[in-house]
Amino acid sequence: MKFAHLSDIHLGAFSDRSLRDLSFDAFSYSVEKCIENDVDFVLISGDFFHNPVPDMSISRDAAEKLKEFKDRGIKVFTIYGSHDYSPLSASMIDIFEKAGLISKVQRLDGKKLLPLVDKDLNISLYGIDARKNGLDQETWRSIEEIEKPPNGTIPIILMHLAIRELLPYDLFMIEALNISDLPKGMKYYALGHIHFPGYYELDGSPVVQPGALFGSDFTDLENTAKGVKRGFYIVDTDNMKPEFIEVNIAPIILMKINLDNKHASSAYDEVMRNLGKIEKESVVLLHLEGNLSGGKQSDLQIHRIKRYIIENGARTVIHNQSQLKFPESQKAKFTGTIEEIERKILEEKISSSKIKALSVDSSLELLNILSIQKEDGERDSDYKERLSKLAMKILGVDESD
Ligand SMILES: [Mn+2]
Repeated sequence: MKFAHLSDIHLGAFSDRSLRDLSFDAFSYSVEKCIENDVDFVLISGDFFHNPVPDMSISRDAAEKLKEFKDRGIKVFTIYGSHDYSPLSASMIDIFEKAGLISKVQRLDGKKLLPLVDKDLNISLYGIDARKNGLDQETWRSIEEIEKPPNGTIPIILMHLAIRELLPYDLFMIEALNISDLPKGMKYYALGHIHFPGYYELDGSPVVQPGALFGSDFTDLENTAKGVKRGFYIVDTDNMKPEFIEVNIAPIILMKINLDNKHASSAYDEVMRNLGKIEKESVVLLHLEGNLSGGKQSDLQIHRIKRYIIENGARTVIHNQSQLKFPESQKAKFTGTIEEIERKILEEKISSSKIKALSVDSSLELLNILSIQKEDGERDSDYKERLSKLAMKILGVDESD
């Protein structure tokens, strides 16, 4: 018997259309490979979607692919990742489960973890759902007992959390479990969460972290460009040896250009001088860094640079200038991703405020409510009420009072 182990597929990540399509192509290709290799079942260790409620078109395309498995009797098992879990609403994963396209594995009876036993496949699947970021290990830490698998079944566990021994060097400071914290006795440990591939053994059983299938942000793609392999595993249950199936959908090229002591207006010329060969249909990552001597954002002419790269054959260009510093007067107070900046601003505001009723996390959750869209046909008043109910829930206010 054979199974596939995928993780961190992040369908729907990227606002760039080409990247979003490529990320779906990576999944589509993987489905094809699984079918070609005649796998009996598929494990997805969380973050199948990038958001709990993804775009309708992404959901539709994903459903179509999962149906290909279903039509061939290939069962798909999953757990929530930190991205496809929502504390406030149902997730698309729940809808897919109701439609019979996917099975969620986690079975909890209080503090006891139970297996999902599949008699046809002769497997006992244990699963630990992730929560939102930062609480990934909470469920795991609360478990006091693990029920034994029925005799003769193969015990496999799916977890969406970081294991210290499998962390890449630059993530060494994040919170992680140790390999010795994992439950003993499993025949396979299907990990997800960290976007780097990793492999370890616990009492002779493989502990496998496939990493991201395609990636979900600039850093992931930059790592791919630097040589991190993307793909998934196929495992033969006879010997439990995982075989890596590489998924290489498009060339990803990193162009890192240093603009130290340059004026922003010379960026265009500097990029032109340093531009490497633009491979056809490649994804170009334009990474600008350094301390500029002068100029402002618009002087960089990013659009002109991007247009040039596209006209010369690239499929798309995304740029990152988080390490590019403008002279003091124009320096942004905070840098980082939008989420990081929001957090830093809230931390500063809350620490200087006299009212300490709200934590940074609750404030962020409140802020996130504002990005919830009105549904088709929803009345303004219903929409307003829905948002205010969510807000009340976060604030811990009981509306019947
Ligand atoms: Mn992930």
